[in-house]
Order: sequence, then C-alpha cells, then structure tokens
Amino acid sequence: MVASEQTLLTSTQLDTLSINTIRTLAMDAVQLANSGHPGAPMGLAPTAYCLWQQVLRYDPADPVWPNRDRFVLSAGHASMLLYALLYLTGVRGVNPEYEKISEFAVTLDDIKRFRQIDSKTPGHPEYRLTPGVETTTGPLGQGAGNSVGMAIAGQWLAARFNRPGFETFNYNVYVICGDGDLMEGVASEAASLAGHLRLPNLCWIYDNNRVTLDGPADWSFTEDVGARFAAYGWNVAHVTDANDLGMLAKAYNNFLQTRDRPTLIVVNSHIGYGSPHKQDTSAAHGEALGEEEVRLTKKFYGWPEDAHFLVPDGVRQHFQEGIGKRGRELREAWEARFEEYSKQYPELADQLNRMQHRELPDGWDKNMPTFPADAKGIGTRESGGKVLNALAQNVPWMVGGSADLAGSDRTRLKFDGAGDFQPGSYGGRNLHFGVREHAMGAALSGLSLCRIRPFGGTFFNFSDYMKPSIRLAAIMEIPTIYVFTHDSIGLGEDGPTHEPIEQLAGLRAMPGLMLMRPADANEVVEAWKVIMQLRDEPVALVLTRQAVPTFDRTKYESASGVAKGGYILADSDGKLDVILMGTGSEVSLCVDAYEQLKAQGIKARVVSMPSLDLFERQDEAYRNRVLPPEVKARVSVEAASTFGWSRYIGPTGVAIGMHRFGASAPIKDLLKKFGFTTEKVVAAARATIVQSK
Ligand SMILES: Cc1ncc(C[n+]2csc(CCOP(=O)(O)OP(=O)(O)O)c2C)c(N)n1
Ligand SMILES: [Mg+2]
Repeated sequence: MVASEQTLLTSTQLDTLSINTIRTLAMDAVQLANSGHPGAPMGLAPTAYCLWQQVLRYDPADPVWPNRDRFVLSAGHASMLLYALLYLTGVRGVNPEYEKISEFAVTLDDIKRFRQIDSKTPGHPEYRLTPGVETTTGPLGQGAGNSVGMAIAGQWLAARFNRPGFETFNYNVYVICGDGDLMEGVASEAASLAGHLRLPNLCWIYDNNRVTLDGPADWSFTEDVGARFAAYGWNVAHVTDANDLGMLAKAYNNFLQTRDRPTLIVVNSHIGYGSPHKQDTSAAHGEALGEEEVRLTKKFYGWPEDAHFLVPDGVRQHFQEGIGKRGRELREAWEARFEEYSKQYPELADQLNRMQHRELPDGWDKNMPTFPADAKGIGTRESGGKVLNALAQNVPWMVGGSADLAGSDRTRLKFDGAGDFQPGSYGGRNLHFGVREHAMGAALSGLSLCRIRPFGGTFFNFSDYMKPSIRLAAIMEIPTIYVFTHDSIGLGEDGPTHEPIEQLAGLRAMPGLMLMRPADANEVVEAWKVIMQLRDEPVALVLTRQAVPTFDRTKYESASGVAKGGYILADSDGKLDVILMGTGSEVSLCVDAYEQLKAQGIKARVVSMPSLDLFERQDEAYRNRVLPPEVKARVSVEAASTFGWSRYIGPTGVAIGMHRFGASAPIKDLLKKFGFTTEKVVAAARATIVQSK
C-alpha cells in the first residue's frame, strides 16, 4: 500500500503507512551513512507518531511559538526518529534571532546526509543546528534532566504571566527516554525533584525494550521502574504493546487528565520491531542493518524492497491534516489572544518579547551596589549575592537557586516578592534543587531553553557533579549562569575533599564556557555586568568563601577593566622589571607584593585576570599592552593547578599554585603551608627577574 493507492487508504492504513515511513527513513539513512542506530527509531515509531499526530500542541510552521508543547528525545541515539518527524511534519526553520523563516528545518536531502559533515542531521540531535530540536541530547539522561527545567519554566511562566481569561502558558513537556536514560543518575535526580515539585506538565515516555547496547537489560537493570517512579510521587501508566495506537492514545490521555503530578508512561516494546528476521538484536542497535536485512524488513512492511528514502504520497499531507492543522489552529488562536493580552498587559507582553529574544529590560543595571575601599573586605560570594539580588530585581525573569547551599553560596533572592518555587507557589523565583547538582545543571539548561535567565549555585568543587550538563550548555550556546563559591583551599577546614584544585583549568579548557574569577567586590559588580549581557554563552562565576580586600580604586585602576578579561591594576613608571598576575583571591597577594617590591625599588606591574577567555578575545595590541612581550620576568599566582599558566608566564616565569590536593585546617595555616604569602610572591618576582636576564 503505497503511492498510487493513497486516495483509497483508511485512516488506519494511513497511520501504518506513516509509521512505516518513519521506520524506513531511519533504516535507509543509517544504512547510507553506515553509522547510527536504526533499531530505536523503528521500535519507537508508533509511540512517537501517536504523540505527534494526535497529542502534541505544536505548529510545525512556527517551531518557536512560546506556548508550544516541548518534545525532548532524551534517547538521542534515536536521532533519526526526530529527523524523520521534523521532515514529515514540515517543521520550518528559524534564524539566529529566533524568527521563523520559510525554509524547512530538515529536507529529504538532509536525511540523506545523515551524520555527514555540515549536515543538519548530525549523529545526535543538536539544538541551534536543527530548528525543531528543543535541546541537544545524546549523553543519556541529560534530556530527561533538561525536561524538568522546561516543566519548571512552564509552571513559572503560567504563574507569573497568565491572567484571568488569558492562559498564555499551559504547555506540556514530553520526553522519550530509554533504559539507558533511566539508569543514569541525572535522570533519577531529576525525577525525584519533579516528583517533589509535583510538576503536572511533565510526561516521560519510557521505551521499555529491555535491551541496551551490550545486550539484554536484564544483565544490569532489573528493578521495577514503575514502582520506583510511583515512589517518587509520579503517576505511572503502562502500555503493554508499543504498536497499539489505541493503548498509546489512552496513556497520553491519562497524562492529560493527571494534573497533580508528573506522569511516566512505560511502553513495552521490541527494538527494531517489525523485523522478524533478526533475532540477534545487537545488529539492530549500534549499527546499520545491512542491505539484505533492510530488504527483508521492507518486505515485511509491505514496502517496495528496492525503494530508498521513499515517502509515499499522502504521508506528509496526512501529517499536515493532523499535527499541522491542530497546531496551526492552536497557535493562531493563541496569537490572537496574545494580541489582546498585549493591549491589556503591555508591560508583561514586553517582558515576554524581550525574553524570547534574550534581551534585557531597560535599566537592568540600575542600583548596582558599590563597595568602598576596605583592607579587610568581604568574600566575593558575599558581594556576589548582593549584586545578584540587585540584578534580579531589575530582571524579573532571573530565576534560580542552589543545590542545598544557598545559605553558603549566597544565591538566595531575598527581596520582597521573590518567593520560593514549590507546589502551590509556582511563581516563586527561588528554586530549591536539593542536593542534586547534576539535575540542577540539566534543569538550568531546560529553563534557559524556555527563555528564563537561570542561575544555579554550589561549591566550586562540586562543579564536577554537573559538568556533563555544563558541557551541553556550552555546545548549545545558551546563557546559563553557574555561581561557584568556596573556590580554593581558602575554604579551609572542610579539607581536600571540598577544595577545588583542577576545576579552574578543567573548565577553562571547555570551549564556549566563559569563566570569571573576580578579585574583589567591585570586580564582582563588573563581572556580573558582563555576564548579564551574554546571550549565547554559559558562564561559571567563581567566588571565594573568605574575605578579600576591596581595592582602593583611587589608588589603583578602575574595575571596569574586567570587561576586557585582564587589565593593569597597579603599575610603575618607566621600564618594567616584572609582571605579577593573578585571579580572584590571589590578586591581593600580588598587590601586597607589588607594594613591597616598589619599596625595594623594583618596578612591578599587577595584572588582574578575572577571565582568560575574555582576555583572549581582545586584540593583540591590547594584550601586548597589558603583557608586553619584552617583559619576560613574570609571576602568576592562583590557588589552583598551574596548568595553563605557562602560556602567560613564558619559559622564565614562575607559576605559584597547587601541585597536590589541599588539607583540612584554618585558612591561615593552609595559605602558609601551600605558599600563598606575600613573601613567596616577592621571592618569586626576584627569582624570575634573575632568570629572565
Ligand atoms: C552517558 C552515556 N553513556 C553511554 C552512551 C552510549 N550509548 C548510546 S545508546 C546506549 C544504549 C542505550 O540503551 P537504551 O537506552 O536502552 O536504548 P536502546 O538501545 O534500547 O535504544 C549507550 C550505552 C551514551 N550515549 N551516553
Ligand atoms: Mg533499551
């Protein structure tokens, strides 16, 4: 039943034809690329088809409609499933300004170029590269984690922006996940959080096919997943036959009726279902089926065996009449209501428009605190919390929280009306992630993808617990904000388990992530100003626990130099003898050493380098002005691994840093033990002057 018979097809036959089109496109694309996973898209085709065609409130003509239902393919290895859906439903493209354009997101030619260089159909779905892809997935569990942030965003937007008669936000978030996703810790953390928050707009669809790459899931995964989710507080529904569209529709309805908690739909399926010839599931898995198996499977589907990338007449039209028509009507009705809403609530509508384009409100940087010179000073976590609270009052869609350390990392929003995001108070702007760093990382991305400006805090050392999510935010180029405090051995008594050593070097090595480690309270203000203006870059703001002096800016240079990543803080007239450079809490050591050297007649310069990433973006003339190539005597000071500093100190420089894990003791003893003293910096300066002669 192909092409010519289309006019005679019943809706059931059209269902089958559409499902088999998805399956054969996946088989053909993987076969041509000789790479990828055909089995998962084949087994999942009816589940995804039913969701898109009958349930999803999504207009393919406008993939950035703010109230669209979100579809997340957490099982990113099944990417061909998503590409087939984007192609068959005719999802349109968007430009970098998030405006829709007439081009299709994915064409049949794109599908033929699956996994090829510069194609719009990469191995795993990538946000930004392929319109219609809501988030980048592939590392298992991450999409599921993102979806909790998207669902939080949905509830928050509804609470903040809906008005009587204007249900501006009521979208749902659907996730397809597999055994792998549900084995990963991040998904468990996220599910636990979603259950606590009773997010009613969240639906995970679990492809319970009982196999993973290595073989039967029984080898490693035997728990009762449904019971686990029930214990998390989720509604759990079962579909015992993944090919039964009636059962699938009932399960989706069950979700739509359940308005007091998230829903897990457990779908029992067989990977690569429909291919009775292949009993060994492994081949249907991480690799192409092979020409012969493709033919046999097509024969089983009643498909012309020699046709490749066949899209029978009527299939795309069928999708247009289903999801296309439903989505268009919903979106158009929404737009008409939004026009009326904009008249009645112009301020709210303006906020939504700015959010959609990642713009800031006017006056976003007003009432910034200023910090007078103070030799004792305050911790940068402290000044950071003050700046954050000032900014969040100016930017109503800044929402965030901490992984159970808000009291320590100072990320709590304390002003009137900030509130807590909890069941029953979804308009709160303080999120309580609990001790779930990884889910926090993934959820922050989900929030950002729904246009909220999210921040999340924890101890810097625990950035490792969320690094896979940070990495994906960097790949996606989304402006998430990570506030990492207790940034060195300076945290003291908690000892080596809590003292970051290699984290600065590690995160600096990550492309697309901006790292900022300001030196004093006024650098913190400037750092936050840079951060707020980022539109397509995540940032790690790294702050101290301990007090650091607030520099006298009448004596030293202005903190506005932070915007250039590195700047001259203190200088000497005439020919320089030595450059001292540092970041964060160690800059004050450089300043103290500078003063001593000055008294000894040595001409030194202090360069504060809060962001090496930003510094590298400055032109050569500026960089050479700050770090003149002819001055070879250089010292870097950072209470962390010295990895990376050789680039700035050169062969005759000295890097003061950590070469082992820290220790548990009061800070003053640690700084002495590990050599973070003025004397040590002065001695290093003298040594490098000699070495570079
Ligand atoms: C974090 C992470 N670890 C490992 C992989 C490699 N990987 C891709 S698919 C897969 C098996 C997943 O099994 P399942 O979720 O059951 O999907 P199915 O094979 O059933 O489609 C693995 C281990 C990955 N993508 N992400
Ligand atoms: Mg599986």
